[in-house]
Amino acid sequence: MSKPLVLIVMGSDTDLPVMEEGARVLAEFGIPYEMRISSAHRSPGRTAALAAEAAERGIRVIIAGAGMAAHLAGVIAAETVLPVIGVPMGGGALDGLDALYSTVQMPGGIPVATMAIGKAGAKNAGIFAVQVLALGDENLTVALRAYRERMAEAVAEKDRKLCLKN
Ligand code: RP5
Repeated sequence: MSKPLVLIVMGSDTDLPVMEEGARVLAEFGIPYEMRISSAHRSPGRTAALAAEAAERGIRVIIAGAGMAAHLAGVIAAETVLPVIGVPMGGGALDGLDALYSTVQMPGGIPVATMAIGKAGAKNAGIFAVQVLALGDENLTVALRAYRERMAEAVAEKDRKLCLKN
């Protein structure tokens, strides 16, 4: 097994079905990743250590997903200078707005690249991580272009099918 380049952290096992969307993208691009559960408020010490030790383990990008006002991505970003991508979870009384605000509204100095709430955000976090890694890997750039072309072809195919029905 190659050493992981991307660390995916989530606040709870209940976040797994959403965060798996990001993992799926990384797998599709052949990027080795590691998935961990660590909470900013329930296990703050473990979370800080996980973030602080990530770079020396060879991690290049961190994806952090959490729900409610858990501020997991911000806590992780505070412990590392690696790029941190935040994914706010839906659900809870405010259905993800709380997580969105706590992730996106980082005070100046410690950025978190915040994605959309839920599965689309987790998927985009995976793609964004690949884009960051592609800065130093021409093969990944080629793969990203091919990914975009496949998306465009899928839209054209759906359009063709719709036109045939009408
Ligand atoms: C956050 O609180 C987690 O990221 C999760 O989205 C949310 C609820 O956690 P559970 O009570 O389901 O473990 O820490």
